[in-house]
Amino acid sequence: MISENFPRFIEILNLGDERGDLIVLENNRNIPFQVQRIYSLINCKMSRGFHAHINLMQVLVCLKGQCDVVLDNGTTKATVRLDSMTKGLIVESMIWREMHNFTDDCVLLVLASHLYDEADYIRDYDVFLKMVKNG
Ligand code: T46
Repeated sequence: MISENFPRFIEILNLGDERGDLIVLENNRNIPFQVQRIYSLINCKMSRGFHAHINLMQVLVCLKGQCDVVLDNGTTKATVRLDSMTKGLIVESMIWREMHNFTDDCVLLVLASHLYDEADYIRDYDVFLKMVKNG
């Protein structure tokens, strides 16, 4: 069963005109947290992710090309195709994520609520499931 709120998206306006596209991402406006880190996945040749975060919240926006993102909250799995700069995928904490099927031209932008911290990663799926079960 997929609940109404999982996965959640933000709609991003394209303010583009004949000169080109223009999208805007703003703290606590369309992005539902204070952004502390921005990174991008480019030229991806194989699947990535395979982890969850204890506290981190992120928004993923595919600026170019496309990829598939699998989100798993421990009971429900959803696969989402990211193929538009106007679609932001919200990835909350305690969600297992995998990114697959990157097209060669895919540029995936990620906005994150915290600085990088390896201690925030859960990289073992069984550990993730146990943590979800134990609340
Ligand atoms: C996520 C998905 C969507 C850093 O040192 N700083 C950083 O900000 C990041 C993102 C990574 N790293 C290091 C950690 C690893 O040694 O770069 C290496 C590759 O990272 P990782 O294998 O975690 O990359 P992905 O693509 O599997 O996952 C990344 C993010 O790490 C993760 O938070 O949600 O993208």
